[in-house]
Amino acid sequence: MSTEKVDTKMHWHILGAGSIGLLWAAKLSLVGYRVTLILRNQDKLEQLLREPTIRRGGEHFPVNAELPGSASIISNLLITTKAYDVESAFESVKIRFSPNTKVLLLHNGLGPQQRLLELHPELELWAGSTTDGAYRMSDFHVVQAGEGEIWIGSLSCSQQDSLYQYLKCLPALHHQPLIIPRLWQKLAINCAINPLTAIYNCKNGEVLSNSECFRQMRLVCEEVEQVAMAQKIPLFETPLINKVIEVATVTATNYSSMQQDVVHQRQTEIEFINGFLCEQARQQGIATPANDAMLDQIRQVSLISDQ
Ligand code: KPL
Repeated sequence: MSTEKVDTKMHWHILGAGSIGLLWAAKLSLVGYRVTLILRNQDKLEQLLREPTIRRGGEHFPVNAELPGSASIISNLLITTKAYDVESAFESVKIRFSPNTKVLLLHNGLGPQQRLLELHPELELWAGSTTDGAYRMSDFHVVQAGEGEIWIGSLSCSQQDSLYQYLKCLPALHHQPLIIPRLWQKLAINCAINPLTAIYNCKNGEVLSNSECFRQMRLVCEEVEQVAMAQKIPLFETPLINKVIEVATVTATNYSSMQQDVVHQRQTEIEFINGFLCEQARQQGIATPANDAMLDQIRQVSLISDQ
């Protein structure tokens, strides 16, 4: 752990008690920060208040919990909900912000970051990307599957590093002044792995051994590179497909978040992954048939599970 001095009075509110939210609750608590989970479900709140701790593996960490409508001021807010919930989560607590409130968004996909920036230009808004691997064992119990890295950067002003100064005591956390290209890199990988693992109902590594699946993955990658290039977003030094193969190999035995969402009949983040990519392509006049097909197929699966 870093020997940086931390401001122990610092208080973080976290919206989104999924695997990444719980992991961050543990990380922040471990360095001495106060952590409050904002829960939107009264039953879950009562459950947590009976024993106000969360678990990471075998370790317990103290947390507070409250509902969005609680009266206290929020100074630092971390949003780790699914992409489709970010805006409503934000809206549910924004009345509690002070002029100095800092908000950090940490979720898959693109779209909500730019939208919140447009709607709230006055806000100190940050975004991040992480390669941490974690899954939720049960409510308030997370297991860290892989120790990853975290990049954060200000969306409002790339020179700003105030939030980074507060967070640099966390292990493997980097300041990335140009955060948008970093978010695109994650988006590009998610465009290629997530829908295919959901469609073929397989682990990340298995997308490499099925030749038809791999063929589609290659096409998805080529289209993503075209769209990124048209927007002058640098992706990787090597072709995207190489990076995707690397990630699918390193995470070979994991199920992607989208495969899990489909299996458990939950809403997926497809609109913020391939959906975002296809919309950007449409605005640039670029055809993306392979990504359109991913979008259509995941939408179909979601429709079937809604019936
Ligand atoms: O980020 C991921 C996800 O599951 O959402 C990948 C990179 C596919 C790893 O599982």
